[in-house]
Amino acid sequence: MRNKQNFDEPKKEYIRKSKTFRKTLIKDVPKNINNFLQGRVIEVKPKYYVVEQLQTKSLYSCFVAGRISSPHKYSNLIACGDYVNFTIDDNSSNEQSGLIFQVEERKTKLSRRDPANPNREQVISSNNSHLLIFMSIDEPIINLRLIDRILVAAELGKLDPIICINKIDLVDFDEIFDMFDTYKALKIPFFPVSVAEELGLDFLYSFIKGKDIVIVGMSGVGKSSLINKIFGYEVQRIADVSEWSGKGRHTTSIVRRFELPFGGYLTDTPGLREFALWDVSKDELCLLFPDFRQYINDCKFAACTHTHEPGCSVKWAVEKNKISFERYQSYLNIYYTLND
Ligand SMILES: Nc1nc2c(ncn2[C@@H]2O[C@H](COP(=O)(O)OP(=O)(O)OP(=O)(O)O)[C@@H](O)[C@H]2O)c(=O)[nH]1
Ligand SMILES: [Mg+2]
Ligand SMILES: [Zn+2]
Repeated sequence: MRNKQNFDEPKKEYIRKSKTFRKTLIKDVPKNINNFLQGRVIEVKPKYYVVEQLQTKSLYSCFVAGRISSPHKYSNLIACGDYVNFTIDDNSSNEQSGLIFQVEERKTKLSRRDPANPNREQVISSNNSHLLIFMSIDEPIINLRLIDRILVAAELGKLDPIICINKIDLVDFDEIFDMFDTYKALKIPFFPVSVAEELGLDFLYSFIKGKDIVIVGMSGVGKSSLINKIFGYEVQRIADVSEWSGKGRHTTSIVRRFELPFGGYLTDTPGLREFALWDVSKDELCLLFPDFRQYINDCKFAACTHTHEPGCSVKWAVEKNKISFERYQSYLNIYYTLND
């Protein structure tokens, strides 16, 4: 059942010891807590966080206090986009250095199962309004299964999805436009572009303008290229195709939020190698496919899993092309990877 942990445990804030930075830090919640500052994490560096103070927009390099108050028990303590309370670190020689002692509840999130620890959630970015699913049509080849998987994550994380297909210069896009009819039917904003050849970018820019967006996709699809194109100079390093192809190496390795010159924000993330969903059960999966919802109550069996049962209304809708075959394949693909 969804959010099982919420039934077993009272919903409260708890103090958790930070393992990561314990050595370098003070041992307890700072004493001058009345003088705290409010900020938002805009960059997750390997050893510290860059926090932008909300009122002044000044930047602070922040560590985590030895004890930190956080409502997030199962995930990384701090993610890019988190709203935090911090104090200026008096012990530091660097004036712009701070200690985070409290993290606010995340209103939205892009998260997955932590690839390094299946019992934990990895929040990649938080408190964004939109999720820009960024794929290339080729090099690397488009992965419809991954789009659907990320769409489920968007539903779970309360993010509005946008789909952008890059590198259309490599194909005759008119020939394959039908491939994306499902997403248009789902009313998901859809943008075919070529960052390199500057095709379709104006439509994309006018849509993302003023929004708070996190971008996600496989390595090498051109996420950082898009950000560089928007800024007009290299703010993020990008790799040559020959550098990444075959080796699966990532060019972007940290999550970083950018304020866009035309208004709004875009958070760049490292390329995905895998994307396992966090906190979804088999029986709720069909509810996270909005195009299935109108059929699921008409199945012959109340506990229909929509995989093999006779009299399944979802399967009937697939046969009649009312639900796309590709979407149904994605459903099965995810269903069999989930725990009961
Ligand atoms: N043909 C073509 N190549 C592109 C286009 N956009 C980006 N590229 C190339 O794709 C390669 C990868 O681009 P990046 O921007 O580094 O990709 P990324 O998604 O940020 O990759 P990671 O940081 O590893 O996740 C670079 O060689 C870009 O020049 C495009 O529209 N068409
Ligand atoms: Mg990148
Ligand atoms: Zn069914």
